[in-house]
Amino acid sequence: MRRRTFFGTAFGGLVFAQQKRDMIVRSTRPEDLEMPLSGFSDYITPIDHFFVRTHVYEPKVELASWRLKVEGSVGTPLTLTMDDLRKMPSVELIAVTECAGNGRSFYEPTVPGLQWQNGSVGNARWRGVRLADVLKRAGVKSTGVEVLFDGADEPIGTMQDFRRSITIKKALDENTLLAYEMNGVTLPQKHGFPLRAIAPGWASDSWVKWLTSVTVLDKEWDGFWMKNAYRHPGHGVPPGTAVPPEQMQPVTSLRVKSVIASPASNAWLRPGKPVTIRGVAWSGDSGPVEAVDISTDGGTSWKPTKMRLGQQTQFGWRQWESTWTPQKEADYTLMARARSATDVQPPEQEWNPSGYLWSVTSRTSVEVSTKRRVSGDDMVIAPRQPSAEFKNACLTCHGEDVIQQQKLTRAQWDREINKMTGWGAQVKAEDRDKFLDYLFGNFGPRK
Ligand SMILES: Nc1nc2c(c(=O)[nH]1)N[C@H]1C(S)=C(S)[C@@H](COP(=O)(O)O)O[C@H]1N2
Ligand SMILES: [Mo]
Repeated sequence: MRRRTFFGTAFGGLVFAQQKRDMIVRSTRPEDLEMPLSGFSDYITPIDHFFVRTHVYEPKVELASWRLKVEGSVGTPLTLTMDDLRKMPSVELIAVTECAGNGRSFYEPTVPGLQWQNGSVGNARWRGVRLADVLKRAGVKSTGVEVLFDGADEPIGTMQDFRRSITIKKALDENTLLAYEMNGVTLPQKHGFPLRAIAPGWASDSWVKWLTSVTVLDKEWDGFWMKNAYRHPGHGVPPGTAVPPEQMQPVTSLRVKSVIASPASNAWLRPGKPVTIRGVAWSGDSGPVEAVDISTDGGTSWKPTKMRLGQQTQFGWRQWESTWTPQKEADYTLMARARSATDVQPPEQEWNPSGYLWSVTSRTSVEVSTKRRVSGDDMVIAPRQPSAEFKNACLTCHGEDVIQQQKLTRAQWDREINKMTGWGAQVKAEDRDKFLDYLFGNFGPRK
């Protein structure tokens, strides 16, 4: 017991000190880091390669004063310490957590928000207690319909505190956990130390970090982060349509999905030389990934890939690969399509206003030739400098990177300014148009 505690602390300490490596920085402040494609070659994503998504600044929680409150529609409200939780039966499972906005940058027309490519996703081993056990211990009442999570992070300006609710059915599911360990070590600070929600199969916005309270509600929670954010229409809408939040539903389950990790986009391959096409696939409520097929002729014909052995879990990802020897010199589109018992990656991506749940059949273009043709128009026009007023109004709370990656129309930037002033940004009337010129002029739509 003493040994375990010692190692726990030692590892915990190490993990805190550990730097992330080789991440794509989507925002420095608050911190949002994307895993590069190379991360898909790991089965379990190492913590130093695990993506980070934080709406606000990361809170520092002291374990000595930290408590978990369990309240609302329960017979006996509880205040639990980490020791109380560690004494309860623990469960470990492997599960993918994927940001609802993963793949957002691929939507056309572009949508506001962090411009994730493929890597706001990771596969980890999570250990903790069943949320159902905690709720039963508190005497959860049969009137409960949702469970609301809150974490120790504090909102910036007048934005609303990040809180998310899940259905009581998901809360009582035996796989829904409150986790205090990740990949065998104390849950790292960036990933929610000391405790986070694990909602396997659901997008990671429900995986609330730095948990401080769990509240059983007798009706749907009507806060901002459920009624305005993380909603999608549930069906395709014409690209570019604005859909009122009340006509949308909360993001919950992930769809079955694969990513081609190698070869990289625009890779140069030689005719007659075998190449391994590889990647990963994961799923949500439709059940585990059963197979991944690939096409090297743009979707006309498909063949099954080889799935790695020993990776058949309900919620983890599976790695797959296939050897291909291209013969003709040409540009090829490689495609991968994952399948679960009841879901398959669609050939076309339905558009939604916030760019959630990107899950279309994955595609990579490669060039097969004996001599590389010059490719790409990677010209970037250097942005003009932001004004002092702009820095003062916008860049005191967040970094510039979060702006620069978004490529929005003038109307979209206009709405972004409204959102930010709604959250407390101070923009003088006479500066507003200049801000819009700067944003639209430098960070307008691609092409
Ligand atoms: N308390 C709290 N929990 C949170 C968030 C947050 O901002 N605050 N972000 C959520 C979102 S949107 C995502 S994608 C995941 C990211 O988890 P990770 O940083 O461990 O990868 O945490 C979720 N939990
Ligand atoms: Mo997210």
